[in-house]
Amino acid sequence: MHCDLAMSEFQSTPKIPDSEVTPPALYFNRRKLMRAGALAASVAGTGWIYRRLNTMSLTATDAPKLPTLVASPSTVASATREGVGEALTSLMAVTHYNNFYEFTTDKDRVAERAAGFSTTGWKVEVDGLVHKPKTFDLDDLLRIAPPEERVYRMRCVEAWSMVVPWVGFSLSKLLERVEPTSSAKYVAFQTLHDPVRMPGQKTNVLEWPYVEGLRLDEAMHPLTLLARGLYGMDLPAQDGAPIRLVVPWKYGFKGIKSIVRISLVADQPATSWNRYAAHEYGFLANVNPEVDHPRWSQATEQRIGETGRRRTLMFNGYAEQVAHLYAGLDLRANY
Ligand SMILES: Nc1nc2c(c(=O)[nH]1)N[C@H]1C(S)=C(S)[C@@H](COP(=O)(O)O)O[C@H]1N2
Ligand SMILES: [Mo]
Repeated sequence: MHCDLAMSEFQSTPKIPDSEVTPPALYFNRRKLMRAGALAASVAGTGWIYRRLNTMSLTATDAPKLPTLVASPSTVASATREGVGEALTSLMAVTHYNNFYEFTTDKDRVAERAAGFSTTGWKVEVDGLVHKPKTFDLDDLLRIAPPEERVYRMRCVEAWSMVVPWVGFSLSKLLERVEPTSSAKYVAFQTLHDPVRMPGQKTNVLEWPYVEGLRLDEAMHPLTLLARGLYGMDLPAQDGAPIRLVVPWKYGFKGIKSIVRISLVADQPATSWNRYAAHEYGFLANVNPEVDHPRWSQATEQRIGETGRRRTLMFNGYAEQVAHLYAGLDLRANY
């Protein structure tokens, strides 16, 4: 799918200087502009492309509709389209502005690189410190719990954000099935490792497979979602098909995509971004506007589809539900 940019829209607006960290929205816009042969982006142009993305109707990523969604429990009542109180990010932006380094580090090219990714025969192994280890195929996973729509803010550590209507069920439902033993304290997750199907894994931009982890109490929190869809459809490949994690009060990188293994463990597991740069990406990685990334501020964010910046909320706006998990921890030290 292409956004035909009418270049005249950009031409009379002022140039803006490069800053050390290119705002993601601007980066995205600039890529489109470069492809269209233009020389400079503009503040006005940045807003324009997102307004346009937000109103564009989608056909190319239309996927089979999921079965009727069920109501979420009252513990996550704020996660409905009405409850979230903010506009949804367009399907176009959610599916064409992605981080998924297994395909490419180019956010606006993940969709095209991931097109045709097959999830046939997918299995998720759930093992480790559990009484009933089990390998689930996709049908098994779909039978664990009926799908709910959960509308969550997603805040990337790079200071951009979206509001996404995910489809899935609480990870706790899966974990209850396998019955963690009393020595299980953490949950470790792993993405598929298959450089043929995920050509980005032929590079060493990260150590593969991508791995993530949660404390067991975080994993059991009702907000923690195993997502199999968005916008009422199966997950598009670029968003982590066929199954990914969504932890809305943490930075987006905790939301590991295309999961093949979930292990209950006693010790804090290694995580990809922490391995890459431990001083920049912590294990907890809770959204915290008061703790800056060493290279940029986390106080504000660019909501994709909007002009201007929003203030970032403590725990991404989920403090009421999750702050108790971190009582007694120095949140500054446990970034
Ligand atoms: N396996 C894997 N999972 C991943 C990533 C990745 O590169 N590989 N990127 C993470 C980051 S940094 C973000 S912000 C979100 C982006 O999810 P989205 O593309 O669906 O918006 O996925 C996360 N999960
Ligand atoms: Mo991210």
